[in-house]
Amino acid sequence: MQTKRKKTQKTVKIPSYEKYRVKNCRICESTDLIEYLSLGTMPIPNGFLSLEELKGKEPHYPLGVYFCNNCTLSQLTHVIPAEIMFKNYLYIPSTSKTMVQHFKALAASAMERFNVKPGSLVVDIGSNDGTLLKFFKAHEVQVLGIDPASNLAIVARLNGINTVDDFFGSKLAKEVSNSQGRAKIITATNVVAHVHDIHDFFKGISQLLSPDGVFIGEFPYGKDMHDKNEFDTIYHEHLSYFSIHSLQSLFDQHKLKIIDIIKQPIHGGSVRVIVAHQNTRLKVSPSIKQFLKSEDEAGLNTLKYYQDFAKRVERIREDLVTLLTKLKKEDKRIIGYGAAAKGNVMLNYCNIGTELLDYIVDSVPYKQGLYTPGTHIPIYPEMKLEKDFPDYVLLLAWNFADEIMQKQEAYRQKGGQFIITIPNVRVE
Ligand code: DWN
Repeated sequence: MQTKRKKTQKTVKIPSYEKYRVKNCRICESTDLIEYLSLGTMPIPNGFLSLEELKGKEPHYPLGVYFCNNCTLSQLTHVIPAEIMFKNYLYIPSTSKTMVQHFKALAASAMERFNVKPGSLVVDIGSNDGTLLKFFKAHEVQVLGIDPASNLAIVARLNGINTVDDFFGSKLAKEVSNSQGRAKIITATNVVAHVHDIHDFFKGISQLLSPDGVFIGEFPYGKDMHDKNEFDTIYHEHLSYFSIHSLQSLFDQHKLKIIDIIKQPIHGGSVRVIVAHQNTRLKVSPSIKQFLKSEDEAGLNTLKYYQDFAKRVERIREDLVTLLTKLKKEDKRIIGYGAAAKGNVMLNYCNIGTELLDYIVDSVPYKQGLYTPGTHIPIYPEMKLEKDFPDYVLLLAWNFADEIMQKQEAYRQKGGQFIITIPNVRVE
């Protein structure tokens, strides 16, 4: 007999993105996660739109960060499926001379320091268009790129770099070690912070890395990011903002250990972390103890450190919007420079659209002719700046300030001015 359905109370509609909310720390599984900054909801940062796509729907996702009270990892409050962000990827490091030089130096120093023999296997995870591996290949080693972005894997193969277009993890690690042997060097530049299942990633590293091999990971350093107010590097692609303390607890679980840490100026302050098997014969540098000490002294294991950061971020938003509004009231023309993912976070968080910026210039051909996600500002080639001569340029790609301001010396000589936002708002 049908039992009468009890009248259920009205179901509250949970916003669809709540399914992406993180409940456990990615490294230690703790549920003691405290949100210390919310940047609101916004589209994915590399989600540039064509004119046609402007008419369509544009999914917005929450952007905020947690502090893990157990292992101190700073991490996003919501994780958007990797397929949405990385299967067709528009970021290409080789468009920046700074990045190309950086990769050349990385390959040369790794080959020399770790005495890599010709024919050894070098694997780059997140190999993008193969720029880094091209430098390794010049040293007569076997190279293999791994990157989920099929559009970039095609470019890499055209550059002569053997590339697997898939996400890296323990399954792919096993397949590669069975087919090509274990790797003497595995690199991952600006990748590890993008990985949600970080344990499967390092399970794979441990499987694929040869006994005397090294993993070289580079990513924005959590302490630099917070110390220098670089809040716009918080975006949906960057799931974790590592401290050395949090990394140690991660590697320990995979019988890996850090043998050296080298500060890198790239991307607003990154770290190059060299990792080996725990039973490696390679020397351990005193740098690790220095990093751990400086983190303790700065209070990276306290919530207050992160809450103070949040207050400084809100101040940047206030100062920037006040300045731009004032300049517009004075009929000044302002444009943006560098359609960077971080720039899109800045624009969306500060709610800056075409009412304040006429357009954005950018050197990446893929992005020219498109519109920025969420704020829908048109993107033009850099030469438009020279022709148009706006009064002010809001530098969105502040991590390349030197390269860009040098390139635009003529604009500055003629009285053009740059607005810089990080670590604080100023006109140069
Ligand atoms: O982790 C990531 C970081 C490392 O790079 C990726 N998730 C995505 C990417 O972030 P991004 O988009 O903020 O990257 P960039 O390289 O900081 O963006 C710089 C932008 O500025 C590019 O679109 C190119 C442009 N640019 C330019 O127009 N003229 C750059 C230079 C150097 C220039 O001279």
